[in-house]
Amino acid sequence: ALKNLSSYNADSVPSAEGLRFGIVVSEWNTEITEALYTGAKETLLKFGASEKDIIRRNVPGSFELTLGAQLLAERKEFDAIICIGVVIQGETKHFDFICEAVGQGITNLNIKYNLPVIFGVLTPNTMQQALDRAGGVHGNKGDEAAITAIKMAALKNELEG
Ligand code: RBF
Repeated sequence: ALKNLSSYNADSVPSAEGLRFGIVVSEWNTEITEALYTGAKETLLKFGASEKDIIRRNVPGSFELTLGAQLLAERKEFDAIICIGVVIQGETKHFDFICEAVGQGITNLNIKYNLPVIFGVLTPNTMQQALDRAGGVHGNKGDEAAITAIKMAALKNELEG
């Protein structure tokens, strides 16, 4: 029950040296999104990215992550973009609408720009589940988003030459 779900094999992660990352952070539930952001940024730095190559922008909520990421993608300055948000299951259907929209929106951006746009969005049932995955007992999903960004950026560079 206390398994860290975010553990990874560091040997399988390519170097992030010289890679440029955009990070879009939702301002809903900032306690969680800030912890995810910190995890993501520290992981990028750990694998060799430079502070100057990590650009952060905020958006009001997870629904806005798609446009935030598109605006960054349009700059054509990034090897990958990470979207960070938390949508907590409530009593209304908003949860479904937001999750569906941002999931599809981010998928579309990957294809439209041929660019890794990473889905770093938690969709827990409760606040405690979110805390457990944002630097709590289950690790930090921000770390995982960063690892995915590095791996996909490396794959793109390898295949595109
Ligand atoms: N944004 C989130 O990032 N996480 C949420 O849990 C969340 N819940 C919302 C619940 C309701 C009822 C509404 C109206 C908005 C919610 N939003 C949430 C904000 C949403 O992502 C977006 O910023 C707004 O709907 C404005 O487009």
